Amino acid sequence: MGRPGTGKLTMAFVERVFSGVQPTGNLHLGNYLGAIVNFVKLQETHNCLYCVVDMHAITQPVEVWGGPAELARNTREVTAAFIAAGIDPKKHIVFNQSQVLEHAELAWIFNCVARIGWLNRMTQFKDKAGKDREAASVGLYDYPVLMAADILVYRATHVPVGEDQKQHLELSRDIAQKFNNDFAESIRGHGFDDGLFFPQPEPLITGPATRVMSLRDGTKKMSKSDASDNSRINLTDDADTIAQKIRKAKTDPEPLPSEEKGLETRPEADNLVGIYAALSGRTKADLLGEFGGGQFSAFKNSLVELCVTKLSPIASEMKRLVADPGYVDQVLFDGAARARVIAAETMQATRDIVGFVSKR
Ligand code: AQP
Repeated sequence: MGRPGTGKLTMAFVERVFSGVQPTGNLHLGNYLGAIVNFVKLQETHNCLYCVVDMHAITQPVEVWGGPAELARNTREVTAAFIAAGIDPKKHIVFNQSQVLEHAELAWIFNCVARIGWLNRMTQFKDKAGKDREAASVGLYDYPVLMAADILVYRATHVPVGEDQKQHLELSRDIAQKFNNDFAESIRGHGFDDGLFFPQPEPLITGPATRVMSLRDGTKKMSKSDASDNSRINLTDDADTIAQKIRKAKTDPEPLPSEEKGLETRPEADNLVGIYAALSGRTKADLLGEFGGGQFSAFKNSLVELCVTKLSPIASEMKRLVADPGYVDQVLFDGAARARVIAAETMQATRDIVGFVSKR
């Protein structure tokens, strides 16, 4: 079958996982349980690309991401967290976004496919921009379009994310579909007989805890940008800090209920039981069978022990890796070189499909 310009791209989609984490500092238990644990598991069944999305990080004001030195430090720290958590950068691809220029190139084409009305509905922009939307960067507004390009430049089929990213994933699907519709004839003309060039990426919102909440307010998600460090457990926290944060975590005066429905109106208690369940692999019902009716302090002591046991080895491995920036930079460099091979094929075919003239 003649397929000018599509190189080795196959018409059938290869099952491929892509996901990213921003190097904005304070990598926390929510990022770990909502995303990274799942990244590790998917390595057994899929080809995976895990990206430190540094171009996304700079969409926030510079005071938020900390400036050039901090960005580089945080990029290495997220990479270290990936490796320390069990991602194998030899078998899979670990890299930082800015080293693969095709992300930005495809994002431009997608800017011309996505509609302003679609972006106006994105709740994360509204949350992050706050009241003064006029002062937000154009990049923050455009964030979900770049995210669609991150995924689709690898024609990735599965995207493990926390629940907060669900709306962005839906936008990626809309962009893929509109591109396929807008360029249907050209796509067929380039040998994709079914008219499908980009897949509809599927969100995998299936981590052990898809929405970990703040330790200070059970109605707000645990977040890197929360001003209170006590609201989150950072992956780099030492045992004493973890113990202090869990002991200080907001609870209510009631003892833990014996049944799960007793957690429904108690967001802080529900969150702590959820964290325990996710880290231990036990169900909430099982935990309430053990701790229900008892004092919160006993439950919290056991949770401290569990958190320290699970997180300390990751923290110490991260520390070791961060102290060796040469190794971490080499991982990112090698990963980017391998990512670029896939991205370049997609981009060449995309340019041909759109009608951009290029000489090969
Ligand atoms: N609280 C959370 N519970 C479960 N999953 C979460 N994720 C983030 N927070 C939670 C998931 O972690 C992955 C990486 O997130 P990110 O760094 O790319 O961006 P984010 O979602 O904006 O993370 P934060 O921590 O909430 O940062 P800020 O404070 O900047 O908004 C994603 O898969 C995300 O779903």
